[in-house]
Order: sequence, then C-alpha cells, then structure tokens
Amino acid sequence: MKSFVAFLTAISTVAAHATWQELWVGSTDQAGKCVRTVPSNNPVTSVSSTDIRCNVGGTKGVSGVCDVAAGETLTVEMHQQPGDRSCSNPAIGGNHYGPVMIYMSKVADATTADGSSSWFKVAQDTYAGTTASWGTEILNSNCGKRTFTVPKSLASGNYLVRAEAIALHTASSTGGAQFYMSCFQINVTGGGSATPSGVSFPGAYKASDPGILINIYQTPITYKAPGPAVWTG
Ligand SMILES: *[C@@H]1O[C@H](CO)[C@@H](O)[C@H](O)[C@H]1NC(C)=O
Ligand SMILES: [Cu+2]
Repeated sequence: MKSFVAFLTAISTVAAHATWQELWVGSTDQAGKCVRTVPSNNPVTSVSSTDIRCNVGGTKGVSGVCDVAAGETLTVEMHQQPGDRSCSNPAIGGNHYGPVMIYMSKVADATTADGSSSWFKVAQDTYAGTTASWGTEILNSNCGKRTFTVPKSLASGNYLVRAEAIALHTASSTGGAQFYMSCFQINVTGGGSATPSGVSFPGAYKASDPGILINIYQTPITYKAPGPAVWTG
C-alpha cells in the first residue's frame, strides 16, 4: 500500500509538470512556430548545466523565427501536456508555486544560437505576499499566458526569448527547486539602439540563491527572485 501511494504521488507529480509551448505576437497566435520544443515536461534541476539555458537539447535551434515589432507585445504560453491548450487544466500543477520570469538575448542568428550569449530580464511575476500571488498562480489564472512588451528602444535583430517558471514547493533542500524553461526564436524589427547588458546561463543562478533555496511554507516570507533586475527600455 505504501509503495502504491508513492507510485500515485510520482504520477501526479509528473502530471503537474509543464512546458512553455506557444508564442503570440500581439494578438496573433504563432502556436509552436518558433519554439525550441523541449523533450519532456520534466524540470531542469541543475543551475550549472547548459540545460538551464533553453532546457534539455535547447542549445540547438529550429527553423522557425517569429517577427515582432519593437514596442509590440509578446505572450508566452505554458501548459502541462504537449499541445493541450485547454484552459480548464492548470498551466502548471497547483503546488508548483514560484516566480515566472522572461529573458531575452541578442544573437546573430536565432536559428543557430546556442544560448551562450548575454541574457537580460524583460519581465517577471514573483510573489506579492498575498494569497495566490505567486507568478505561477497568476499564470494559471491566465490560462498559462504571460504577456510582456518588447521595449521600443531595443535594437532590431534576432533574439532568443527565454520563458521560465521556477517551482519552489520542494526548494527547502539544495537542488530541490524545479526550473521549467523554453526558448523562442524571434526577429525584432523597427527597434532603437538599446543593447542592454545581462547575465550568462549557466552562471546567473547559484543553488544557494535565496530565491532558489527557500522554504516557501514558512510565514511570512519575503521573496527575491533570482537573476538581474528587469530592464524595461
Ligand atoms: C528580420 O527582419 C528584418 C526586417 O524586416 C529582415 O530584413 C530580416 O531578414 C529578418 N531576419 C530574419 C532572420 O528573419
Ligand atoms: Cu514538479
């Protein structure tokens, strides 16, 4: 009986996992056109692996590129199972509390870039200290969608967009945080001259960062998301 319960627990954990799968440019659904599709909905758990860039296999590009005008919005979309965009299923499992963050990186060619370039953060929902205010809870209430603006001043050209959710429900021991990320390949048009500085993956996160090694069940908590401050242009 005990092992049966453990088995059920393992199944439900996997079911709660998730992947970023789709992208919208403004109100136009690009579906999976320009995503580096990840091999499974399992999380990355090592902050020192190159998998922390764009998930397992994510240093390799795909052929699709999505065009977006500087100043326009992009929306990244997460779901638990491949291709299941139903809003009646939570985007990521209910106990997978944590921040949602979006990074961009300027690259010469988004179809071949390996993600070793510099990443700046363009958006995040962390934790506001009130009920249902974790980034992942906000994501679930929006059918897995998080919209952000590509700053008008950003230089034109190819970029990788890295969407990330970190689940902290088991993060009170080292290596317990679960990182869910995917990268999208985009081409920014009509931009300005800004080339913001950023961070490297791996390198940007330490396993001991207070936003990664944390018991989220203690109260009250103040939460500081890992990585740099948001650059808004
Ligand atoms: C990006 O957009 C510019 C402007 O429309 C275009 O000239 C260029 O070919 C595009 N590059 C890619 C890789 O799509
Ligand atoms: Cu999980």
